[in-house]
Amino acid sequence: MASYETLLVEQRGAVTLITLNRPQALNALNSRILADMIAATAAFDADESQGCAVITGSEKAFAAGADIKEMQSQGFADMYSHDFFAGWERVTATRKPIIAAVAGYALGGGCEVAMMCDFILAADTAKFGQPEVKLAVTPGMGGSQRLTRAVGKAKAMEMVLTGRMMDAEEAERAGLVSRVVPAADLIEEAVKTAATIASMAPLAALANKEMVNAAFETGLAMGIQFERRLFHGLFGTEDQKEGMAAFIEKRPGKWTGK
Ligand code: CO8
Repeated sequence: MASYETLLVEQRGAVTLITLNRPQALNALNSRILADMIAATAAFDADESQGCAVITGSEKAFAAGADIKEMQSQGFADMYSHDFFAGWERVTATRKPIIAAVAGYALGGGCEVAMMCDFILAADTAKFGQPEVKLAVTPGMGGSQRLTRAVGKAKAMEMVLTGRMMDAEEAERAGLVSRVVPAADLIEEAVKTAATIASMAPLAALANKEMVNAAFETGLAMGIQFERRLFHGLFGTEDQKEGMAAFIEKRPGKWTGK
């Protein structure tokens, strides 16, 4: 398996565990982390033995934002001509499911990367925030849009305007995270959840992810039609025949991915 300067990547069965590894900067997201993440998520997506990924950081920080030291001296022309950080869109193009396992700080770009994942599992130590306003800028990797869709206008507006952090309990109440678990259990719980996802028929996993994401891109009628067409399409797969036969015969299904 490839090795990366800023990431630790390991496979646990059918689960790829990607750990952000720039501890000296609380995993601040620089161009190197972006390049490594693009490569690692593409390799995960292409590996047929892998069904779900977990992205995590350290106990202290999932990621404390985009790298302020890298950005500070950049001008508009540099940012705009290089479309600074647009490459993160390539991480969101991963077709297989990805879980963010967040402990400690997920601030600015860190919160945005967590929200790019399909869902967030939070340790009870997690803290989420979009504090860019304190640096005289704004979220730049989708935070104003994804946070607003996740928690609604009132909370999102308060958070981006004041820069205040949300703890794990508030984040769960607000619908930003799917569950909160004790910090000591975070990785085990995330990998276990990812293994459950990876044990499903692969095409069904892709289709379920794609249709929930469609709910954020389309109106209700189009979204429902998109769902129904994908649902119909799965009846053309071997795994649908196997999955339903296995239920009737009271045995586990055996998937071919076809
Ligand atoms: N960038 C660079 N370095 C960082 C960052 C960061 N975002 N966060 C922390 N570090 C570094 C610190 O500078 C420090 O380094 P050094 O030891 O060399 O001084 C080291 O990490 C440890 O940090 P602290 O000493 O500050 O640790 P504390 O425990 O005292 O505080 C905090 C932890 C509260 C997380 C604090 O570090 C902090 O406030 N960090 C900045 C949080 C922030 O403002 N994040 C938003 C960044 S802007 C952003 O993400 C925009 C995203 C969109 C960009 C896309 C453009 C298109």
